[in-house]
Amino acid sequence: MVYTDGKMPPPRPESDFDLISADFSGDHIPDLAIVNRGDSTISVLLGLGGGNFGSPVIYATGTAPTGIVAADFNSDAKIDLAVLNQADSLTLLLNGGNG
Ligand SMILES: [Ca+2]
Repeated sequence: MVYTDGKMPPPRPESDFDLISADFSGDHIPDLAIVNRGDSTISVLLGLGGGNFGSPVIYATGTAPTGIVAADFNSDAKIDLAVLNQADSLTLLLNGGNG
C-alpha cells in the first residue's frame, strides 16, 4: 500500500484538537469532523472522493470542545455527532440529512 497526499485545508495546531471520519452525508464517501477547541466549534468537511474535501462547515459546540464521536444517536439512519466539552458538558449535533 502507498499513501499519497490528498487535498485538504491546513490544520491549525493551536486550535484543532481531534478529528474523526464517518459518512455524514450518506453518499458513501467518508467525511471528516474536526474539533476546533480554540473556537468552540467543529468543522465538518464533506468528502468529494479521490481524497479531496469540500470547504469546512462550522457548527457551534460548548466551551472548549476536546473530543468527538459519531454514531446514529436518534436511530434515523443518519450519522450524528456528540462533542465532549472541557466544561463537563456534551453537545449533541443531530444530522438533518444535508451533511
Ligand atoms: Ca459522505
